[in-house]
Amino acid sequence: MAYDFISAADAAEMIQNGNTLGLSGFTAPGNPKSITEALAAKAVREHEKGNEFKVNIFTGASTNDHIDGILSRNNVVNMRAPYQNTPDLRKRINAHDAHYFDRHLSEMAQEFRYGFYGDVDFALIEAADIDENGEVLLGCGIGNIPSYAPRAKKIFIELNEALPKSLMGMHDVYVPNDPPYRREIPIYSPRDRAGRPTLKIDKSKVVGIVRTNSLDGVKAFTAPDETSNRIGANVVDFLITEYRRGRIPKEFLPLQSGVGNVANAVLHYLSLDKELPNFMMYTEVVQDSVLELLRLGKCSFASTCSMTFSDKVESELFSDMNYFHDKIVMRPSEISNNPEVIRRLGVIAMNTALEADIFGNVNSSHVLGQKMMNGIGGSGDFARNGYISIFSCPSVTKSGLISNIVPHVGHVDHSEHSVDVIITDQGIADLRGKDPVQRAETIIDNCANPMYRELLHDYLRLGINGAGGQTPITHRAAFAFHSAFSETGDMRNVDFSKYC
Ligand code: 0RQ
Repeated sequence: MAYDFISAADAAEMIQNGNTLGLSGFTAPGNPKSITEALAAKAVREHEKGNEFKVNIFTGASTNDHIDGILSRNNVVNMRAPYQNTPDLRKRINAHDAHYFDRHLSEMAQEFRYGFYGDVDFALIEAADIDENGEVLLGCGIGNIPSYAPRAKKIFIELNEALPKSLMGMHDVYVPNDPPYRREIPIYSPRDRAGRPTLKIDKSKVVGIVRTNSLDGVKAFTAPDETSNRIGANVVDFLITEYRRGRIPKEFLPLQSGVGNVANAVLHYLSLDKELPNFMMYTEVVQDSVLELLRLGKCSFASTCSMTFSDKVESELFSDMNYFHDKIVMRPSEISNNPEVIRRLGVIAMNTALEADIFGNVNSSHVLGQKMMNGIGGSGDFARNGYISIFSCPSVTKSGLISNIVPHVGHVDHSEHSVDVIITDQGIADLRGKDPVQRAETIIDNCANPMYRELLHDYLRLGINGAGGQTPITHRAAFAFHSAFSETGDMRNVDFSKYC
């Protein structure tokens, strides 16, 4: 069967108001790149005619300006899940112009298969290749497409000519059976493969192939600043100490690392360290720094959902595929982030917090507990199931107007029960084996910025001398830092004496 080659505009014409789209890819790599731009243009025409035109968009994780950016600016997003990080979409979500639900990334695919979110009208799949049997060679990120495609009524393929066919063999497409027939996922080392190198789709659903030719457009990170460097050095200090004490096995354990400058700084310091052995990664995204670690041999293998490399580094990868081909495997998010596998492998989870409270609860998603920033992403999948779960953040934000260590987080993404260690530029708070008051003292003394330490101790004393209890929170003062910031623009203006 021959496929029809069509334009992005032709594809967009077939998409109707209210449709649900399931997109391939994860954090931009592997996302379709042209149909959503044509869809935004169509929506503008529909809006000019006074017609309602919005669609529901389900992805693997965040996308980029070709999708969330342009669609949000033109108000085309009705429902969006499970993760985003685009300023224009963030504005729509916080203004209630777009609906958004924020799910653990490992859960989205199975919940689609369970039928929780209905059907997919169109799957949009970026491919490096497709054969006459419907075997699709995916791009540089997989996401949830192995579960969206079978539920889709129709499929568009974006055949990206910038992607080399030598990607063949770098994907491991595996979809578990659903309960009550699920068995163990046969991954016992980050290198193991459980599935197939291609995604098999029902070729009769393919309504058109759109040709594209562009890299993934991921921006290079800026060099880590002083604070990120200090956090990175503290994380590596912590890992070395654990290793010396024999609390991490001598072979070391696979690492998961979130995205951003702190994650880059951690990996940079790991590359400099001579004491820790070479390690593997079992993670959801690999950034530029990981390609360098693979080149140096410090990282011997990376299992990921997406190769989130900047265009420069993506080009370096493509021109050296012989070297890298067998050192990276890409898996669906359901497997890259799978609780069963993470727990089995003993993955060391390293994620970033917006704020943490003195008892060890972490907020990764809501600015001041109110405005959605990005979402929980995969941080919960790894934090809850990791061998050790580390959260890091700067001790203060906005030149000290905001303390990232607070009496009580404004929103709880990761509860004290899933957080083992908090690390800031100030130091390391190892929370394991401590009760709530011991945790609070450790976090305040080791992680809070000195300009906030006395205030946080005042709050802790207020609780201990007041209502008491094992976790001595003071209800009326728990958000005093947040209120002081909202009212005066500076959390340091809090005065706990008025609560005595
Ligand atoms: O604001 O952009 O206006 O300057 O928040 O903060 O320090 O630049 O941190 O870019 O590393 O992101 C948690 C959001 C951190 C991210 C989060 C303001 C600060 C700045 C960003 P500006 P930084 P980063 C892997 C795992 C959840 C998902 C996850 C994230 C902006 O890491 O989304 O981990 N994590 N996924 O000024 C108010 C505070 C603040 C604050 C920082 N306490 N109050 N504003 N900011 N702290 C990836 C995937 O899952 C796909």
